[in-house]
Amino acid sequence: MAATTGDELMDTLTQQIKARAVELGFDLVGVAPISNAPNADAFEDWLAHGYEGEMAYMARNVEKRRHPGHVLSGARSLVAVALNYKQPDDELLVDSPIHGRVAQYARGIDYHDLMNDRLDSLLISIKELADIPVRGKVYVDTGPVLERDFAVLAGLGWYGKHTNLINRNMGSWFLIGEILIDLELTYDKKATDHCGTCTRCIEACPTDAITEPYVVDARRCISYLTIELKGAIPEQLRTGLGNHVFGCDDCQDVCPWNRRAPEAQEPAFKATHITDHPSLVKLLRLTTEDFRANFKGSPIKRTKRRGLLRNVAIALGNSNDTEVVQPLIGALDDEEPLVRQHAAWALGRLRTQEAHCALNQAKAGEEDPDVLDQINLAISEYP
Ligand code: B12
Ligand code: SF4
Ligand code: SF4
Repeated sequence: MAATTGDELMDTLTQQIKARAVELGFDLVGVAPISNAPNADAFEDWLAHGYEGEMAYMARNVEKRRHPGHVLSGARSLVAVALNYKQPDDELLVDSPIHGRVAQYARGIDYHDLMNDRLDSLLISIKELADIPVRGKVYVDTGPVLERDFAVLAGLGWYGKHTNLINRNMGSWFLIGEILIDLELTYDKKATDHCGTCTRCIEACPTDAITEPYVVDARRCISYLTIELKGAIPEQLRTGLGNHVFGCDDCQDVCPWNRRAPEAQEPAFKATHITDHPSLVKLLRLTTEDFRANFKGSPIKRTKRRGLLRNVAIALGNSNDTEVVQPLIGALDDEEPLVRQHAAWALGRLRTQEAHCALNQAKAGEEDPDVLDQINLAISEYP
């Protein structure tokens, strides 16, 4: 009988790791060798343009993002996994301006804990399967790793022009996580680009955030504006938000590779009553306690109540529906200046007599300078 070679052992171990990842519920798994991140220069150009906005953490640890060897010394391989979060189609949400739109990944439970726990289990399995000591590190989203660069190398998908990774069979509705290990494995082939001459995502972006193919200016992206930005949303971008209240999927919705994308098997991503067609007026009336109770374990808690209600006020201002004037007038008394400020903007857009009176009344009692400025601007919208 022929002796088993080192390569055969590596192949077997790689296959066992992949089988375990699928058992743990991941939809895709691939393995890449550790190297310099192929698009590190593009990443630094992006920073040089200031496209990260207030996400200061993106400009930290640039060396680590350039090479995962700085994250785990002696790292040899990166096991990349993907989890499908595709929810049923929601054309209705687009057509109903008094209902908010929540990005598909954020309608159920936060994926970070879910994927981290599974990757921790996968790392334990890798340590058991290898007959030598293995060091490893698990990351989902928040680590200093250019995740998409390595997921491309691991064959999970290619960079779409909207910068999300696309897989031929699954489209782009998946989240990425990875394990760095100091063990050599058998590597997958790099995914190849299949965007061709298509530019649908670039044309569909409501705020022109895709400045050129493969480059997103986060400061213009609705996902950044509604989730990451803590203060006021720049006025010139507010109408572009439409009824998006948390994240945005517009560039993915129009992508031809998503036409036949399979729905997620993972029940944790299913919408709850408050993320499925949420009534904007109902959201605007959430108290701090309601917010906590409704968004425990949800990605939406990231914005805090004031961030979500800021987004909701803008969406109401974009609704063109005068029925929402009363609730917005109520929000002029909100305890949070950020909410009052955006409610004033919305009332300036809806232009009813009632809204005009309420703005004048609020002006008399308002002390916050930013809110006062916005009230004055809103009043100036009236003839
Ligand atoms: C910062 C960040 C954001 C920012 C900035 C987005 C961005 N495009 O960079 C904001 C808040 C806007 C954001 C939004 C979203 N995000 Co985000 N985000 C990240 C994070 C933390 C870092 C991304 C990053 O490094 N950006 C820096 C820029 C330079 O990288 P990049 O845009 O990918 O650019 C690369 C390519 O363009 C590449 N490139 C390839 N070919 C070419 C060719 C040329 C010519 C050039 C110039 C460049 C180039 O080079 C660049 C450097 O790597 C990652 C997690 C992680 N640690 O990687 C998640 C991540 C990218 N986000 C994710 C998701 C799901 C989203 C949203 C869909 C959420 C939503 N529905 O609202 C949107 C999508 C918006 C979009 N069109 O990108 C997923 C993507 C999964 C996937 N299938 O690709 C990730 C991987 C999180 C995860 N762990 O699953 N995100
Ligand atoms: S919409 Fe077209 S250009 Fe954009 S990611 Fe999809 S295939 Fe690529
Ligand atoms: S997520 Fe929305 S705003 Fe951001 S690039 Fe895509 S379409 Fe534009």
